[in-house]
Amino acid sequence: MKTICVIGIGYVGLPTAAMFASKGHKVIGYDLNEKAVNALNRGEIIIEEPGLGDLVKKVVSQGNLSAQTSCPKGLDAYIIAVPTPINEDKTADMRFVESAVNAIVPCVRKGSAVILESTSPPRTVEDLMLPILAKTGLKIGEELYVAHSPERILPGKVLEELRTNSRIVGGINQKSSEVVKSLYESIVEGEIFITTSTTAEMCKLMENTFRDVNIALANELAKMSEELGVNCWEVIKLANQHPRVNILSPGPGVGGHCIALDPWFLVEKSANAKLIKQSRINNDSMPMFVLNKIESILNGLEGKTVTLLGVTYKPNIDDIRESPVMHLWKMLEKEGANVKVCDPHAGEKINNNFDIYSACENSDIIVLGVNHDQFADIDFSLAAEKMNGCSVLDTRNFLNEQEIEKAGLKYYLLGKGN
Ligand code: SAJ
Repeated sequence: MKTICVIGIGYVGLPTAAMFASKGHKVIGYDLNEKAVNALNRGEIIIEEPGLGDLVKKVVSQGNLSAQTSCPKGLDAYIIAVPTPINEDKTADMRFVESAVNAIVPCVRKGSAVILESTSPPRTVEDLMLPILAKTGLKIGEELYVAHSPERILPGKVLEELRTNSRIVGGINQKSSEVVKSLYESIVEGEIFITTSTTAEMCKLMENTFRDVNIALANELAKMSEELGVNCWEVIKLANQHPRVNILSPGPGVGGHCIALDPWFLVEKSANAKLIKQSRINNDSMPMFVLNKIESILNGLEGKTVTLLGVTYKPNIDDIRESPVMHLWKMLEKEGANVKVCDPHAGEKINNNFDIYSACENSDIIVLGVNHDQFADIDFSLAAEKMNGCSVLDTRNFLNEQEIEKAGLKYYLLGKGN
């Protein structure tokens, strides 16, 4: 049994803390957000993630997980899982990591381990953390172990991926890597690979960048297809028959707090990151591309009513951070459109019409932004009765074209040219 402090009990820290607690460790979540701390101490969670609520309830009632607004002293491990947002100029905002490391300084003891889980620009451990941790007076690497072990969990499948994914542990020396590896062995069934802290930072960033660049390619294909009169979804299906090709899916853009931000950390640090930068620009251009498509379908946007179905950054989760459909919403309103939104997952975070059909009232166009399961069996005849216009734009190749046309509506698909 180890004593562990998890700093930041959000989308990454909370499941990590709960997972360690479920293996019998004594875990304290440290967060400045009193609402999150109080909820956790009541055994409740304030985010949506399958299975997490039950697990938290269980480990809190067993006394293995609690939370507080100050950093606990003298524990075996301090895991930093705070956000690393980007500034307006696309550089990393490392203030949360910096203040977390500063908070740890008076709390660690000889033999403690400090682990950075937050996705960070290359050299963060070496250049930002180590100079601060030097203030502990402990011999770094001998009396205080330091490593980067990036989180790689997929929102929506967090608990499963925490357990089954392989893990990278990048220590500042071999001893740090070994200490941290043995800690994670208690929760990870996948293989744990040891490397240096800077290599671990690069690995995490390149994983998300790999996905971003590939989505950018799919989005570029969607644009070219509209221009050249091709259905990109058919191209993808057929091209992917090739044993070494796997084109991803286009959509209204890339959102979330990871893939939409992390590649910028490489662009900030290296002038060679040209393809990476262009991919970010491509993906960020998608909300505007969808806006232009809506405008051309409706012959203008001023005074038109647009129904947006789904605004979270991906299906079946409640997270709206960096969501491209949220950007689209703002842009539509800026152009004078009246926007009605229905998102069964975003809850009260937005001005939400929880009923799909009331969101369709007087609508000129239905735009499917996110393919939540709840949108799989929309009654389009009922929607058509409520609508003013007759268009449906599917940005995810998710809706049933036949059903839509049967209801007398016209189906448009992102990435399908005429
Ligand atoms: N998207 C597309 N087309 C696709 C796939 C995704 O447009 O073919 C869009 C989604 O709609 C969404 C965005 O990309 O807006 C990102 O979604 P995602 O499911 O690809 O990834 P995230 O951001 O939820 O989680 C990623 C994961 N990274 C990788 O798969 C390499 C996860 O493993 C990481 O732990 C997570 O980032 C993170 O925290 O860094």
